[in-house]
Amino acid sequence: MALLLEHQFRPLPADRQVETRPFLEYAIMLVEVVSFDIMQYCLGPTIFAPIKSDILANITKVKAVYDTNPGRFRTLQQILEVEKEMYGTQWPKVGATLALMWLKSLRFIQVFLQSLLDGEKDENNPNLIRVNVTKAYELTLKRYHSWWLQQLFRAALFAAPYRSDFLKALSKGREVKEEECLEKVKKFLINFSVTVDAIYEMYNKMNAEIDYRV
Ligand code: EIS
Repeated sequence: MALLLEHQFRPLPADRQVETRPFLEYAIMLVEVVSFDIMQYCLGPTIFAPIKSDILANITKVKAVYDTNPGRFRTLQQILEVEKEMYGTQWPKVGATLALMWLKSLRFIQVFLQSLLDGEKDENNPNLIRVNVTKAYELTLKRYHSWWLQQLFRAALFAAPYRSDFLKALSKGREVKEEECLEKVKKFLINFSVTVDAIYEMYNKMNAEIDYRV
């Protein structure tokens, strides 16, 4: 189970501010390294490639803003505050604020892994993870998706790996005991959830969350 634990979000400081640079480095690593393993061991590239390029585009957009002035944009909240001031009525549907809002795949991963940990399963098909993937989708992305994207999701669901194969993928192809793997997932989720929660709490507080469908 090297994969998830080799890489962790940092713990948050007391003020719960998320620092931009380590956040971006971690997100890029997650997409490049972790997603590569997932793709190699379970989800095929046809499904994964468009997701990956969308996620990378979001990260690149936030990074481009950060790189213009790393001191001014030290935390994600500073980015939102500066853009709010800068874009006026266009904000929040603009710039890095929008790109970060769309990084909902982080929330998706969080809900999905938590659901696996909580032991939620289809009792008739305990080796399927459709229940967990569907829960993650409904709580994170569905409200932003038009009818046709929702249909795409339904189709993609059939390509979801078996639970045992997914856990094996998380362990870089090694056979490990399910409990051992889930214990690692649990540890991984501690910092991950704290960071992801902090980001979307900030969106709520700043009224930066927008509801529209693509
Ligand atoms: C946004 O994309 C852009 O990201 C944003 C801006 O341009 C905005 C328009 O104002 O649009 O259209 C994109 C949307 N992104 C909107 C769709 C991309 C393809 C996604 C295909 C969706 C099928 C659902 C797949 C469900 C997965 C099934 C998995 C089975 C196991 C490590 C694994 C993680 C997997 C997580 C899956 C997350 C999907 C993320 C999709 C995000 C999305 O809906 S901006 O760009 O602001 O930067 O300019």
